[in-house]
Amino acid sequence: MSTVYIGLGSNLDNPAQQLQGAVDSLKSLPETKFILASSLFSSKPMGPQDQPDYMNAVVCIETELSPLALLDQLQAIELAFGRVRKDERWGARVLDLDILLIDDLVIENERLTVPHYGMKVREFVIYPLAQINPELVLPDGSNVTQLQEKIDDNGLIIVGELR
Ligand code: A4P
Ligand code: MG
Repeated sequence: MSTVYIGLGSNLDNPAQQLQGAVDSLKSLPETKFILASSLFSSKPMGPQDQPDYMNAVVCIETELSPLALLDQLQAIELAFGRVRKDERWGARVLDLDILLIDDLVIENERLTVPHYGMKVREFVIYPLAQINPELVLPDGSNVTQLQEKIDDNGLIIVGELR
């Protein structure tokens, strides 16, 4: 059984509803127990600024799925939510599911990099993560609450709760 943290993001087609729908899908993953979800956060876009604000959240699950089997499941959920992959980096999207952490594993292969390469400097990942587990320590020994104290909230606000 692995403990996994997943980052959720959306800035198109009613983002709050997309994230709730994604949580509902995560709750029905095979061989997986849903543990908890952070609040729903509104955040300013990282990357191109000519796109809507994002909704972001982080969830914790426990799963028997292998890392790549989990990635397959998450990509299937993204596709089911109508995500169209575009070439633009950091552009608008209906649903983005990023594997942030899997236990203390460090994974670097063609399809998967864990911990997620950008997580330590993104307020919309670190703040929700610190909210659900302030004691959490990354594989490199850094503590999530200490990371949170180092990065600006960049206007991040809690706008609701996920069911
Ligand atoms: N991949 C490798 N590692 C992982 C991982 N840990 N989790 C591979 C998930 N996927 C991983 O994914 C591209 C490939 O990464 C996948 O096929 C998988 O095999 P993608 O989702 O198409 O990539 P992307 O998301 O378009 O690119 P990138 O650079 O990962 O973008 P991000 O980091 O996802 O950023 N602003 C705010 N405020 N909030 C946001 O959520 N999100 C983005 C997208 C931009 N700006 C944002 C937000
Ligand atoms: Mg992604």
